[in-house]
Order: sequence, then structure tokens, then C-alpha cells
Amino acid sequence: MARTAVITGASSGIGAATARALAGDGFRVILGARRLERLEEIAADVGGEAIELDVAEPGSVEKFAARVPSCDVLVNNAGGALGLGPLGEADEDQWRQMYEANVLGTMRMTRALLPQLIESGDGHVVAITSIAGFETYRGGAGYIAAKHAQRAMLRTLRLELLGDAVRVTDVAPGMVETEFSLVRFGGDEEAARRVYEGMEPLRAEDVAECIRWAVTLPPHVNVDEIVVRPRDQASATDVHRGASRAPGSS
Ligand code: NJP
Repeated sequence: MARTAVITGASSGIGAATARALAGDGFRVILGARRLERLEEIAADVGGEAIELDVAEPGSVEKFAARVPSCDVLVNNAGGALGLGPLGEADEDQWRQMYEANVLGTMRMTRALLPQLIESGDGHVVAITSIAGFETYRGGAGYIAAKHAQRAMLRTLRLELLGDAVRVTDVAPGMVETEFSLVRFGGDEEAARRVYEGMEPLRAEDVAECIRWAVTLPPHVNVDEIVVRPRDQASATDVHRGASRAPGSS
């Protein structure tokens, strides 16, 4: 029987690419996000199921989980950043929303589906965190705090599930060209475009492939963490823009 993967935030970017990758690998995929129309299009494409989900709303998570009788893999991908400004001008509403989606959302989904994941006999909790979960950069405090918290939560979960047949994997990407920057800059396409100018970012499919690899390894293999960045990015703030050095040049 096909294994079931639940993917949150599957209406775009990394989540949509993960839905395609896992469905392509024979998983039955159940997709969650707020934009149901887009979700339904992707689900139809991959032969999966679309269920409306707002991970920031406890009631929405409960309703979603009630429609998922069995689950082998949970990919906590829903989340993102809002704004890029100094802490001295922090917008409480944006901070709250980032915490709700990235931190509490991951907790709620994991808590709701943990019985099914344990019952699976080969469960797997994956979360898409970020290099912002262990690095910092100016202007990113709200997102950075949320991603640090999300990573700490996963490491704790790994300890708590020791002895259960459930794996825990943290996938921490660097720059990936998705709708991430468009959302961060409130729909400003020019600001979003500048983020990736002159460098080659990861594509959503690159991160999806990391997830597919981790969840299809034999059950005794737990990939604790994957840090994946573009070749052009050595840290959150060290980004190479322009052509790569030619072989032999210094
Ligand atoms: O971004 P985007 P990514 N409830 O904006 C959903 C992390 N990351 O694929 O609800 C349910 O294309 C939203 O769906 P909708 C990042 O922090 C990225 O890059 O319909 N769903 C959409 O499907 C995030 O955790 C980069 O609006 C909610 C999806 O989330 C993950 O990768 C770097 C939701 C976001 O898709 C995927 O982001 C990095 C909610 N309350 C980490 N709120 C990067 N792209 O550079 C949002 O280090 N969604």
C-alpha cells in the first residue's frame, strides 16, 4: 500500500515541489495551505488530495487532521518571513504571524498527527527551517527568532521520540527562489527580484529532492539535519554575485 505524506504550505514553492517529488516516488500526498484553488490545481496535477489549512489557526489544524486517518510522513513546510527591518522598528503583528506559522504551526501539525505517525510503524517528521535557524543577519530578527525556535523544537522532538519508530529531519535551506521574498516584501516584485540578482539561487525542486532523499532512505537511517545552499551563498550575508572565477585564476 502507498505511504501517505502530508505536506503543509503546498500551494507554492518548496511545498508544491515536494508534493510533486513525493507523488512521483509513489507516495499518496495530502496537501494543505490557505489558498485552496492553487492547492487543488497542484493536487490534481499529482493525483493527491487538497485540504484547506491555516496552521496559524488551531481549529483549522484540528479539522485538517480529522481528515487524515493515516500518515507516514509529515512535511512541516508552511511558513516564511514578513518584513526586513531593524528590531528598533519591529512590527508586532508581523512577528506574531511569523511565530504563529513557523513555530506554533509546526507544533500544532506535529501534535495533531503524531498518533498517526507513531501508528505508521515508520513515521517521519520533516520541517523546513532555514539557515536563519542558526545564523543571524541585520533586519531579520523576527524571522530568525522564529526559525531558531523551530529548530530547537525539532531537536527536542528528536529526543522525545527516541524509542518510537518515528524519524525527525530538519531541512535548512539558504536562498531558494520561490514566492518567499515576494511575501516578505509585501508583494513588491522589484524588491523580491533584487534578492536573487546576479547569483544563482536554489530552485524549489532542489530542496524537494533533499526531502525526497531523506524520507526514502531505509527506516533505520535518520538524517538529523540537511543544510543546503546555493554554491553562490556561503552564509546568510556572504553571497557571490556575477560570474564564477575561471579555472586557474586567483
Ligand atoms: O515560500 P513560498 P517557500 N497556513 O512563499 C504557506 C522556508 N525557507 O516555498 O497558505 C498554511 O513560495 C503558503 O501557502 P498559502 C520558509 O520559511 C525558504 O520558499 O496558500 N500555509 C505557501 O504554500 C518556509 O517555511 C527560503 O499562502 C501557510 C508556503 O507556505 C518554507 O521554506 C529560505 C501559512 C510558502 O511558500 C517554504 O517557503 C529558507 C499558514 N498560516 C527557508 N503561511 C527561501 N525561499 O529562500 C504560509 O531558509 N503558508
